[in-house]
Amino acid sequence: MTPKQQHAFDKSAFKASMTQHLTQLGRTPETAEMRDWYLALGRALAEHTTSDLVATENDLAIKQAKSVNYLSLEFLIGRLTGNNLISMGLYDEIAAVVSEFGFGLTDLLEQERDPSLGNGGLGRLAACFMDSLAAQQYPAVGYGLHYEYGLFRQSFKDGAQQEAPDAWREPEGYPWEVVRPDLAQTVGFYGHVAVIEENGHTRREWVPSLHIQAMPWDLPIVGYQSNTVYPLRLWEGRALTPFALDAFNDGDYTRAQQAAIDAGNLTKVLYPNDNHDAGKTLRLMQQYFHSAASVGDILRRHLDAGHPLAALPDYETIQLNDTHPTIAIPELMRVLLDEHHLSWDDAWSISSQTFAYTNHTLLPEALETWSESLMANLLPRHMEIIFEINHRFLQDVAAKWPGDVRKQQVLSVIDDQGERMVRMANLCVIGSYAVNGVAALHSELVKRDLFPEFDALYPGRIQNVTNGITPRRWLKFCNPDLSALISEKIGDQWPAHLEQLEQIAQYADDKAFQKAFMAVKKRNKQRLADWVKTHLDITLNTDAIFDVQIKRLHEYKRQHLNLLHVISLYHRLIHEPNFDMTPRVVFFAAKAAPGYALAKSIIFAINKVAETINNDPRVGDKLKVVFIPDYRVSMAEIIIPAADVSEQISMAGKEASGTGNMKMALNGALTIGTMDGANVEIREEVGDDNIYIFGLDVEGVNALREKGYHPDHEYHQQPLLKASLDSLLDDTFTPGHPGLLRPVFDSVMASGDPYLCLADFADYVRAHNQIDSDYRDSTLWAHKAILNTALVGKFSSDRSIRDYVTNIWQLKAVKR
Ligand code: NBG
Repeated sequence: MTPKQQHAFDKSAFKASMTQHLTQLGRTPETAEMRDWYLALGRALAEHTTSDLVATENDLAIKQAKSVNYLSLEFLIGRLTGNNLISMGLYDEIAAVVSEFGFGLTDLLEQERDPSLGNGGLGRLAACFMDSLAAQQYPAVGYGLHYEYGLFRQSFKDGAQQEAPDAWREPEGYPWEVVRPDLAQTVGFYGHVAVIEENGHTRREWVPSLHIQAMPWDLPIVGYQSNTVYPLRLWEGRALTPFALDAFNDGDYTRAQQAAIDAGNLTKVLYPNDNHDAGKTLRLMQQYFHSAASVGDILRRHLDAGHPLAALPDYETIQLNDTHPTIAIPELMRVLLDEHHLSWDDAWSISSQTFAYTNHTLLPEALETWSESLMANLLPRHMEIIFEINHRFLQDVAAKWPGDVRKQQVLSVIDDQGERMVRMANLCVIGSYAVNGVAALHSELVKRDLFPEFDALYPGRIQNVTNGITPRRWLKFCNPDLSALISEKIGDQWPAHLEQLEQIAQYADDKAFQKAFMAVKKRNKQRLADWVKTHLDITLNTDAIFDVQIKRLHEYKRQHLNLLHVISLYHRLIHEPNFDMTPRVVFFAAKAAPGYALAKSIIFAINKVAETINNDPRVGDKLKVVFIPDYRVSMAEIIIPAADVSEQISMAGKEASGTGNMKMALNGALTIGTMDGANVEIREEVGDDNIYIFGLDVEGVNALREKGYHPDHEYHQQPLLKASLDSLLDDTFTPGHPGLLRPVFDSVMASGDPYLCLADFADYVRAHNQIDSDYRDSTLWAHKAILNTALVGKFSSDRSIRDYVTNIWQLKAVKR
């Protein structure tokens, strides 16, 4: 037992508890299958975390302290069991218990399905932030939705993406969650606004015509090596009266269950869009349901602790993760005005000191707007409040810029060019005390390009907090061999103090350390190669460069630029007799939103190119292309430790931050990337010699646009590029069926190449050629890889959280 372990661990009691849980599953140790053992283990462990969660919740010191409430429609938490074991300090003890029952712990952990309650970076960031809040004991509650189905499961049929529902909970339920009926909330929809005369005053009050119950499920966020456990509270939609007996008695079986069906639909499924606003009514209902239940719960906690309403901003801050929970602002106003009868000024003073907003994107198609008529119908009282907020705000604008109608138009919450739309981002900036971007470059662009007028109106409100990743999951847990090697050199405190990794920089040229470091990389590559062999039946050479691009499929992320490079290598292998290259395996993993046609075409094209290259005997093991299906957190945990090269190749100005870039650098991969998002800061940390930067930067992109960009010029001037593109039109990759890959060709030719793939192609190839030759010098490569691990301590989400705490939230840690 290590001294840091928080729970006195009683092995025989724990074994008894596991057996007890097997009994509750209707099994005995003799009849139980692997999955039953995993469930029993999870449930036995959850007994401890639930009791710590309740104890943390009832801790008087926490009730008297200020908390952050992290409101997010997505928490991409990934599997909890392994990670919680690390945080609880019980990993080795449980491995021993499990082996006494005849199992390997890692096999058992493989039984857990990923809770995929998010799309990509935004949801994963929320999960890392919860981990870092708990690790550093800053009081926090995460509020999300309890989707019945998470992000769809992806498979390929003849190279095309297929989607299947993701039933992440076992029929027996997810072992870590606990339902909290005593904390249920009721949420209204539709209806009208009543005008009530009272003692000579009139007031307005919403009379909803539909009510749905919000049932909270708590997942434990376990503090690393502490007994602090914060809730991730996920709301599930339920009918208040699930069954209409009168209708049933009349023989109307559908109507008898209609309420339950409608309520269940609300949290049935996560919308599978990343960086894209689909504008569906049910999505707005999800957003309001989430916001109303969360605001209700925050006020309940605040008032139960005995604090006055007016002191809300002293005890609670509400962080809006992108604009998805914006409706929480008019909701808090409504409760303060209509239920607590505060004056507008008092209510606004409380509300505007409570909310803060994180912007995660500049992409216009991702900036949420809602039709005014839809909102007025669904949330009539909120629409009135939004009008009033906007009316008062526009008076401030008029005072600042008298007579400037254009300023009024761009700043207004209502966009009245065409169908009247509510701009959620504007409402957020107006209603928040702080706004932040997620990387230095992004935050500058938020100020300069997205919200210049707001920045002038509210100087200092828009800030930067560079994203981060939790070192517990993304190094200690996913890369145990590298973790052990690091701990041998610098001790084992680094998972809570990632800046300490800098101390391994001194070993970057130490031959023995280089050898050990690269041996770990090799083992991790073998682990991935084994997975690929088992699941995809492709044999890989682990001496090859493992070149990795893993992220959502999006045109701006430019997987198709990577594909063009792959095709160009293939072309040269076949057509240039003297061409030699360092063996390379190019990995892709990505889901495309089901409605995103071009993204699906790109996936199809990558699969077809992979099929052709992998089966062409002329290529041998010089080049392999692997598209790993169903990318998810648990898959990332296998791929990231095995990466040599990390592809971060978005068009400059489009990727707000990126966080996969941080994970791979931390695990000793070298980045090939544009001057975009957090790549800029990674370069600052690791130094120019230890990263491969290519392509246009933001100024270059703007200058090219101004000058006029003609992708066909690039096409005609660069023979290798032309040959690579042309092979998308004939049947090189789709034998007998020319033209199937044309959508990808058209996207960069006929459609004008909006993300400048062709403009950046030549420099991208140059950077890859440099990688090809650097990798051959194994000493040089080891040196660079070690320095990447050593120098990216800044990107711990612990640091991000401390930035929020100091510059925005003003919280104090409560040590338990
Ligand atoms: C994403 C950005 C990423 C960023 C994450 C987390 C959205 C709207 N934005 O670059 O595209 O790393 O947010 O901040 O999903």
